Amino acid sequence: MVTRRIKTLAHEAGFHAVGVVRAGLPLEAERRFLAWRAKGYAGEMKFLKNYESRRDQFLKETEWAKSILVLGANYFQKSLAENPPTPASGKVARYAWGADYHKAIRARHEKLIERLKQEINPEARFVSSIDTRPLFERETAQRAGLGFIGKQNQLLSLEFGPWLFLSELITDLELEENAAHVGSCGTCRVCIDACPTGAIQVPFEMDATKCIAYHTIENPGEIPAGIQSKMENWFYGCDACLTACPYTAKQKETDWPEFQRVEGEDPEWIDVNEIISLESQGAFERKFKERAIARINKKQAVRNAQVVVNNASNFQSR
Ligand code: B12
Repeated sequence: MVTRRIKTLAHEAGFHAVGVVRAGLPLEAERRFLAWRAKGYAGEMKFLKNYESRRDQFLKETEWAKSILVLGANYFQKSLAENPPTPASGKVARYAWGADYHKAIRARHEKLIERLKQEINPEARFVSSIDTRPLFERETAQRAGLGFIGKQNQLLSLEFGPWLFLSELITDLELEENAAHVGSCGTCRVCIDACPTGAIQVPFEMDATKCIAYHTIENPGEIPAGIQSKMENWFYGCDACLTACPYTAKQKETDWPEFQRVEGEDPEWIDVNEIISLESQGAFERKFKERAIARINKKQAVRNAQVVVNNASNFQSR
């Protein structure tokens, strides 16, 4: 009864997919992660390199935890212009079109926690988790029944495709666990073939050091020339393996105003010449302060913009 009511409250808070999993370290997922990282696939991502110390700290801080409420938020919006409006237009991945999802989801978590305390138990403990905690979110969501892990590494929901942001509320409430989702991609390999850089060579395993999202968002230094030439016009992130997925076909538009585009603006495209001529780090921060793009700095943004410019001139000279 309590679990059902909590799920209803989560849906009322706007979450599109909700499930429950028992708290605790998923040993099999950790084993897979460590094997993946040992191959060098994590590149320069410090938060993955120091996973063990973050994990120990996190487990200590949440040793009272009994259950994890896993929440999915649909962020899909249709493209207004699939082709670049000008040759100097750089493409932004869908996840970064609206407000920074960390902030948007945290605000919804806070309201939900308030209601849960009021209605379920004022003494209950909740810790909000979005993206940055040492928690294998896709694997956790799969165990909580939200969907299955696709060959492109995304959690695929039968209803929302690959376009769910994942987040969690870790709680000391003893909740009823969902059954894990057992779907699969079958023989489909569209996402593998759609990746411009061939980052997914083995299904379910991607080499982040070849992923355009890694290079445009996480790589602090130079992008290897062999990757640059395959980056097409991606300025920030990449959706190639998501858009190609057949589960995208029936996608519903998000109903979260936080993720919807501002009337008259098209956040999918960035004028890269404007980025290159930005005067300072401060000017960059002012331009992107409410968007996920603020994760990178001006130097990385100029580097990405330059790749778009170079690739546009290559396309023209063909
Ligand atoms: C680091 C990171 C990245 C890195 C590395 C990506 C990667 N494939 O791991 C980079 C920068 C490249 C990246 C890119 C993107 N990311 Co990212 N990323 C993360 C982050 C912070 C950590 C992921 C991690 O630990 N990776 C290491 C891998 C090995 O661990 P894992 O993903 O948990 O994998 C486990 C499962 O996949 C499972 N597993 C593996 N193989 C198999 C096989 C089978 C059969 C089964 C059942 C299970 C299974 O075991 C693994 C054990 O660790 C998570 C948030 C989080 N805390 O989880 C977001 C997250 C995964 N990213 C997300 C998004 C949206 C993206 C992008 C789409 C953004 C974009 N458009 O540019 C791309 C997609 C790239 C892709 N195809 O994966 C979302 C995914 C949502 C969803 N529906 O799946 C997350 C969950 C953030 C969020 N809170 O919503 N990301």
